[in-house]
Amino acid sequence: MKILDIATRPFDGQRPGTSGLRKKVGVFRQPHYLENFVQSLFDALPGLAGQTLVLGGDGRFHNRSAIRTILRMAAANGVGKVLVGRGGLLSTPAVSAVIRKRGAYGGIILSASHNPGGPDGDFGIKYNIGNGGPAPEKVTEAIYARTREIARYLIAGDTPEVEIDTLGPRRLGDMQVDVIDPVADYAELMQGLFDFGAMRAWFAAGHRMRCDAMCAVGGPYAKAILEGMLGAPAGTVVNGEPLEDFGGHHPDPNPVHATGLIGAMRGPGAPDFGAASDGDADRNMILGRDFVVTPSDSLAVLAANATLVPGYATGLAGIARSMPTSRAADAVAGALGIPCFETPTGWKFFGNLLDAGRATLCGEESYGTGSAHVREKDGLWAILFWLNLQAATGLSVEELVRRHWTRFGRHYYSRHDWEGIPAERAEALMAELRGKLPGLAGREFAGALRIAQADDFAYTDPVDGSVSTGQGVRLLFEGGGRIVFRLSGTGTEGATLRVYLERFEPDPSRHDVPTQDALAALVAAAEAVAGIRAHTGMQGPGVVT
Ligand code: VG1
Ligand code: CO
Repeated sequence: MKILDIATRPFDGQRPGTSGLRKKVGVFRQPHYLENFVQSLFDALPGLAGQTLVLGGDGRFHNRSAIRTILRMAAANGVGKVLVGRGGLLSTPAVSAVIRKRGAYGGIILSASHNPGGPDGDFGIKYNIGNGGPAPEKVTEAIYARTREIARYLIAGDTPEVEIDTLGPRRLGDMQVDVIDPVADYAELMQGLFDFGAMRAWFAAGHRMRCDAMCAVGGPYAKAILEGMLGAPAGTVVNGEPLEDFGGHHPDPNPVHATGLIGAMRGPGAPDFGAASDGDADRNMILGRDFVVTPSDSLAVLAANATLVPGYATGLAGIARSMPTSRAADAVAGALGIPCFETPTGWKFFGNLLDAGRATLCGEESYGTGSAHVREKDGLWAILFWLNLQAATGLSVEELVRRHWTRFGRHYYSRHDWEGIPAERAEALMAELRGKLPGLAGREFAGALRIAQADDFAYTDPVDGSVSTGQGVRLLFEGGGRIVFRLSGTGTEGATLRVYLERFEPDPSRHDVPTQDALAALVAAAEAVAGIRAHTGMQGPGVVT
């Protein structure tokens, strides 16, 4: 094998964000751009030579070409073996499962998750460590530091292209490439957690489900498990073929982008259960007939009912949620007498808690739910969990949620996204808000609301003591209301301001207020405190979840 030593120069902006490096496809297709990042990654990994890596992606445009490049670079950098998903496909949770099951050194996932794909869309690359989870900040910062000084990369020069569409081992120079079934390890893991017999019986009894894979990588997994192993009727999984451009859609399972599913779940003829997953299948959306479950409630309901599911029958060690996620999970943890951890946004902050056995379930308000079975959020896992709960209790999705509210109270919750703000305007808004923080406690905005506490969230990891600051501005109101402001770390164009709104309502007779009405006073307070319209020049949020 001939190893080429290619001279290169650093690119600006190769710092991984909330979940890997995400850029427009055109940025990734610049000569040396992907290579620089991959070499920086390899340089930042101690003792990589001879090790095994897992490699796959969500099948979006540029997936195959990036896999080709990464394989040649891995061979040139002395990697021992790469496990590649057939056709270059692996969902994010499946990569996590494969790393853990096979004891791999780490894994590379090619995805920009819920961002649109295609030649004009987004591409992304993220690295997961040996526990199967996203690289922690110290690793991503080491990679970024290398991208600032990189001067050369190594790539195999004279090797024929490796074929990745049939299962089995082959060689690329001195390196072994094993093409693996993308679904098998993952499906086996799910079988060990859930009551497949009860779920099969649920379908056999005539219950119907619609699972929208949004033309992304979740399709093959959902088809194999729901239609294959659980006997759901053919057609239960819609948009089940992964497409390079996700059919032109935004593979983001929320009420704004999954309108087809929302529509199909309305009315008396609708299926009993609706669900969707995102580009890389780590997110999930849960619906009943005429009923949408907010992700924060989903985490709380799963936690409260976990012992009904075989994999969690012995109970939970703890729950972890990202800071902007509603405190519905805290109420459950309180009732169960277990800890509830509050972490910064992004799954990488859950890894230590899961590894240390301090948390069993984790979740984020951004349609992310997961557990200690892997170290990523897991869309189909959450969908199967809800299916198992319906099968075990005979209750519908709506009944499960309403009973939960009656027992624990309802945490009304919504996120307002202001997208495409010029970066400097968004930063000015946040800087002004941070400047106001010391004077906000005790003040009232929009009528009756008085701010009890105002701060910028900082997190000290209870396992390794690492500190992350500046993770979002929090306004905590008397009576339990809360507003959180933060800027997105996953976008590729301008800045996105996320405003998270939450209000607690203990009284069951007031659990039927439309969410935006229930939160109207907080929405007004957010505007009054932050001056979002004046700063952005926009009239309203583009996405409301
Ligand atoms: C968003 C979500 C965050 C999630 C991240 C990755 O990040 O808010 O909760 O972990 O996406 O999800 P941000 O920085 O844009 O708010 V995924 O499905 O893109 O891997
Ligand atoms: Co995702």
